[in-house]
Amino acid sequence: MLRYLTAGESHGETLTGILEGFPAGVPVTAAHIATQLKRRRLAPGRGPRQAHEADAFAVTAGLHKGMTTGAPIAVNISNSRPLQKLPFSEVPRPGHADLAGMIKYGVLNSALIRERASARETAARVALGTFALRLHALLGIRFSSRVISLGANTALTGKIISAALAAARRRGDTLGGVFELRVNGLPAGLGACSQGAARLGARLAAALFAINSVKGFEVGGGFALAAAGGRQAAQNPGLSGGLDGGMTNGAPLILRCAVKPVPGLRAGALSTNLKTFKQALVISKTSDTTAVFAAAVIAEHAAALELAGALLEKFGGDSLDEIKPRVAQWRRQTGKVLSRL
Ligand code: EPS
Repeated sequence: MLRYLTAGESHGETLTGILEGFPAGVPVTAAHIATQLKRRRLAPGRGPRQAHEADAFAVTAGLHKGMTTGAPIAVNISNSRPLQKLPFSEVPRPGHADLAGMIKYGVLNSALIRERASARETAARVALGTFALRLHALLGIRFSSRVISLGANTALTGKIISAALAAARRRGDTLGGVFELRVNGLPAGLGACSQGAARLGARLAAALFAINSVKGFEVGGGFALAAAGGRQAAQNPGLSGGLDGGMTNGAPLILRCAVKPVPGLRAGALSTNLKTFKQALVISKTSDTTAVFAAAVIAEHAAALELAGALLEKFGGDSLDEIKPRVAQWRRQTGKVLSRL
């Protein structure tokens, strides 16, 4: 079974990720990981925090001479300026995890909640996801993502994106958006229809909803399918988004997620002090203007980890050399049917 865990706080010493059950013989270099971390860190819409984060990292286990060994993989990512002293605040930031977490854990200090709830943690997920992306790439499975809307803008060009972000920044406001994730080359038959939890759509939804700020999830035709006729829906394979009955059907996998606007506002947002119950203004100086571009990158990695798990369940194998011919044989076998449809 492929599984992973992360630990670490937004302003702690390091973020740590552990990936277990990953096969041996997959070449992964520091450059592969650095490239993916940079895509996440420098995605459009980032705030001032990213100017001083470098995401310096070390793979401390599971990799020998640039090749995975089959042992658990451990990655540590440094925070460039860890806090010496955690600030104390009795005021939860509206729209963040602060209030729910303060109530859940019975603490009056919102910093104890936001330090772990912060999207900084997704750097560890991206580092681990890079291993999964490498496995997929070597099996001919390709991931890509793009942002298809930013705030109310749907016809996105570089100019429109820069102008929308600059205008939001001037207003002290933030923007949400929608990203689309596409996976080409997945073998048919990953996932299962035998139990609800085994359905790949359910697993992918869980993986993508686990990304901070994701509030909506669609597969293929998604919400628009509700208004389509059955004939139109059944006879347009593109609308399935690559999944039927919780299994891949050989078509490209197409997923979309809605990402809410970052709730931390430079212009300030009204909240309540949980000790005095007096109104308080919370100003978030370092907030990102939008998280949607970074979330798209994170989603590639979160989905790659989930799909690597599904792939290993179907094909087994402790090393890439063992898995590769099995996937090739399966592609030949299923291709005989799929190519005639
Ligand atoms: C985040 C708030 C901002 C973001 C942070 C996520 O950081 P700060 O705590 O400095 O205001 O920059 O994202 C990252 C640091 C990162 O690497 O993604 C939040 O509240 O989720």
